[in-house]
Amino acid sequence: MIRTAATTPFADQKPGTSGLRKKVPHFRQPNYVENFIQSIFDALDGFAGQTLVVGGDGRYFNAEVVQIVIRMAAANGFGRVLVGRDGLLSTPAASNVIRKYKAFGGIILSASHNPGGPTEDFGIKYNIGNGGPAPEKVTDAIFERTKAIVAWKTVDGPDVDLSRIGETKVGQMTVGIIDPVDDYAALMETLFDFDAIRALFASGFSMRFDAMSAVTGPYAEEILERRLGAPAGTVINKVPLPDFGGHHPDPNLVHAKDLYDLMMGPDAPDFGAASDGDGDRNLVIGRGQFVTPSDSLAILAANANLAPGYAGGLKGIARSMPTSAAADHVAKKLGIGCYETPTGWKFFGNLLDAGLATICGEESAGSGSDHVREKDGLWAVLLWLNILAVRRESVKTVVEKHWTEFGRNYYSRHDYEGLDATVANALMDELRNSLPALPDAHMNDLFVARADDFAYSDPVDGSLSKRQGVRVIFRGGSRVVFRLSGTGTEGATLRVYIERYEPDPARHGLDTQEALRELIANADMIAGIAARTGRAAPDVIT
Ligand code: G16
Repeated sequence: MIRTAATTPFADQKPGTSGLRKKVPHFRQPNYVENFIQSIFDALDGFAGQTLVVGGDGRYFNAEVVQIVIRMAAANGFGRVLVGRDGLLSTPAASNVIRKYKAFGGIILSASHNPGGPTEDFGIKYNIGNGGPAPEKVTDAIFERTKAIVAWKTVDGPDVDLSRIGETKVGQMTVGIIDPVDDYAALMETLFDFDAIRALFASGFSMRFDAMSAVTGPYAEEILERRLGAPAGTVINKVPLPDFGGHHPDPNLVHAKDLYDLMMGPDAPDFGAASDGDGDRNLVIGRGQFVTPSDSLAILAANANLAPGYAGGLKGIARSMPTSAAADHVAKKLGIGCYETPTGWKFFGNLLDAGLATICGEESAGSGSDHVREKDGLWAVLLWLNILAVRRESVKTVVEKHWTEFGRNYYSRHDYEGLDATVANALMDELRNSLPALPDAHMNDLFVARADDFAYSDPVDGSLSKRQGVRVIFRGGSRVVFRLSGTGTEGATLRVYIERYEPDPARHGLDTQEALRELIANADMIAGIAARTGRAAPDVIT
């Protein structure tokens, strides 16, 4: 029996960089989840009788929202819902399931790398039939609907047992509970040389994978330990927990510090990696060698042909604007297209669908390819392993040889978290106002060549996205970029991205912060960060 419940709109349901992210108590307000889910359905056309994929990263509130989505999907006329067992699906696995089973779309429950728990973060994101995050025209339509919604629909009935693989019915709709790992692991076997990686592990190659008590644990255990023969214990923190064990499941140098310390210490294994809450980000560290996400993208692209799935070469490489230009040097050498998009994986979807790009990546610890339409943490780790299995060189050697061949893009991101939103917005407004006066300005021995607010015109559908980050580019190509994060749930986070290109191998051994010192000072001078925010230093440096 379909039940219609009256409701009134919430004013704050605008999806951000990656869906709607709020604190759990905020989501728990009566009608809040239902309004947003109904608004998604109302903004879509033509799904009657079709399949919807549902899953999340297992964080607190995941299971309850899965049940809400199932009931509402039944009431709204979907023919089938596919759910990962226990409501789990990593974000890249969900993307794969949507594609493989030709679903109409999917709802992914995650707040990514943000902490989980009764007072922590939760998120809801809609992905379209290509498996990728909904593009802006869809998220805009969803937002418009949230402002006008008057009712939502559901069916009443008992919860579905999410722990049992198999099919059941909710109203007229079929609910299929599937193994969350199987389809994904099978896809990875088609892309990478599992025999070569098995031989690498058999030769004594050692690795630590930190799943950060998040969703990647079961995937990493199955693929690395069971299928590739890495010793038991290679994957740590492998049980997904609703609160991620009280940690931030963010694979960066702050929140994955234990892994970093291990990799820099005397007992380091050959290779270290970590993934985030929903499994789409990755951190890669060799023994004594941290690899920045921007460098990782470039190195993966330059060596992708060593993996069977990419042996035919790449069609193009895409990166988000704040990501370093390291990958551009690779694209140039390979003679393939190179695309610069705004921050947000959703901007890669058209390029991948149109066959313009094969590999994409972002400075925010994300890389992926056209195998799905999300970034994919374990994919990046497996491509690294495939490369190491073929080259039989250390990560450090691979990185250093890459810099020698292509030059080194010194790169760092400085985050100022939990700022007062008014202060942060005023800083960005002032920065935008100052842009016309910046060209030719002289600061710390550097001259500004140009300064703008990045706008992107999608080469496939022509859509224009404005105000995507302020860039100040100095003569010689060094640059600083400023933007506000679109994924936080409290106050505002200012991100400052700093980059300097160094072609001379004799100067590749500098400490990154030291190599960027003048640029860091210039960034503060340009934006008045310390004066406006009262912060003497960033909260997180990656
Ligand atoms: C999301 C997006 C990424 C983006 C990142 C950071 O990642 O999918 O494309 O780079 O947020 O965004 P921001 O700088 O606006 O915080 P995730 O892993 O949080 O879904």
